[in-house]
Amino acid sequence: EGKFAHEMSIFMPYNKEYEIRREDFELGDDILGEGFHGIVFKGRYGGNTVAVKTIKPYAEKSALMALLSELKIMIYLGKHENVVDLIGACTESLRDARVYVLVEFCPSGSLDSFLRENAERFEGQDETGSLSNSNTKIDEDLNRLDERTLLNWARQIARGMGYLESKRVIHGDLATRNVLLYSQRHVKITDFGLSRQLFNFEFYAKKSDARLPWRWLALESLKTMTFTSKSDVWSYGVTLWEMYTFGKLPYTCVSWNPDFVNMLENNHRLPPPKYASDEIYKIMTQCWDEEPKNRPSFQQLHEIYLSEDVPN
Ligand code: ACK
Repeated sequence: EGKFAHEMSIFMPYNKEYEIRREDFELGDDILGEGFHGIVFKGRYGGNTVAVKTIKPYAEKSALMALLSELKIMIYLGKHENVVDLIGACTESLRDARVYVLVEFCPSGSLDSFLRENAERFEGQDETGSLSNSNTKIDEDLNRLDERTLLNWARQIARGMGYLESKRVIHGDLATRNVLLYSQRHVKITDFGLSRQLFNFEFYAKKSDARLPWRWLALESLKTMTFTSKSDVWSYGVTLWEMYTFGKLPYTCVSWNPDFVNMLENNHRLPPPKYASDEIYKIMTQCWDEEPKNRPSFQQLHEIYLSEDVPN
């Protein structure tokens, strides 16, 4: 069940309505980002700036399969406020292993870079009163604004993931690096398989530890390579932790080793971030419940746990 979406995407239809001719869009020189096999360029299409995903010239065939899988998943998903919009794709050179996937451009980049670049701005507020639980009157509005910003992002990510959950799509790589800022108040989930595909997971895990997002993975994913919406919920908890630490690397001082799984099995978890309220940290720990059934669903996270009037 866990591998459903990514495996089935091979058999999903490609809707030719999405086809864009190569001469109809431009690739800029700007590289927005790159992964192991994939690369994202800034481009122009129909008078708009777009992000164009493609694979590197000598990438493995699996990378092309992953990009096609991502394209089909995006077509299947359709539009949602908190999911990056597919604009179209150019598959005319598929035989030469060239595929371009055009998605909307998110001007403020990914949430992880944003958090790191603005950490001081957030943390600087500690001097006038901590981000949460502050009784200080000075700068209270500013503090509130930023608490609200984090909470607002958390809610929007849960809402986008709730949409995936309702469509039975497993993201498999939820992390702040895969959340884009459409504006500072509007985040969208991205990356449905450019960097890796779930059914080749073991292969990647063995080949290079760097390719395995083990810091974000649920205990059962690390143990048995099973992925469900509930393992995405675990990753959501880690994503929250990244947000409230302003982009710290989870388990900073730990490098990949088999004891990591034992550590999680012995109930070791990420510590409470300095700026997270007890309520928010409690949500994180519920996402990291050893038993997937006991973790909240994204729908619950969005509608109950992070509803307007709960924590702050
Ligand atoms: O923080 P960044 O500059 O923003 O680094 C990442 C990088 O590519 C790897 O994902 C950027 N990126 C990816 N997709 C988009 C997009 N649709 N709009 C803007 N930037 C993007 C991202």
